[in-house]
Amino acid sequence: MDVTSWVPAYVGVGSNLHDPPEQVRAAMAQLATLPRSRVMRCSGLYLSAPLGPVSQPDFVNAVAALLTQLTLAEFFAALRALETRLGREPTRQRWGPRRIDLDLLIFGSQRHADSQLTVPHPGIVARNFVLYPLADVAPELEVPELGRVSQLRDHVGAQGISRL
Ligand code: PH2
Ligand code: MG
Ligand code: MG
Repeated sequence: MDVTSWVPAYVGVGSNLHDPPEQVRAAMAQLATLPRSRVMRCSGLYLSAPLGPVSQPDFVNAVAALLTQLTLAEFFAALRALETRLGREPTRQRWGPRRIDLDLLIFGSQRHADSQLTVPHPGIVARNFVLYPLADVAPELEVPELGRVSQLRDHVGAQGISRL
């Protein structure tokens, strides 16, 4: 097998409905079923105050680190399909509450932007509920253009977030 074809991919997991810790654990387990992919590390679970204009329950957030042989488009499609399988509501309020959310944060060194997907995820630097769990699984990771995850985490601070 060509070892160079494995790309590191980081997935942000979030939930604030229907027993969020259980939703996040189920999502982490299901990520292991993605084709031509391996889950390498899972972060701890974090309770985090909702970001955004909508009044809603606190979120549980986590990050999984995978290696994959899928292309970016295949991996993204597989995440969308997995959200549906995990019972994601088809119509949701933007920024609103949800059973499960799988966000592709980083896909190797690839940069991509269209109406469906921007990679690296533009919210990484501003969101402690992404950076804390991401630093659990990849503290040394350099986010393209932005810097090292551990430094980004220390910079953003821990307001509103706690380890479950
Ligand atoms: N996701 C949102 C909106 N707000 N807040 C936190 N703390 N965590 C999230 O995952 C989150 C949010 C929409 O995806
Ligand atoms: Mg999402
Ligand atoms: Mg999200």
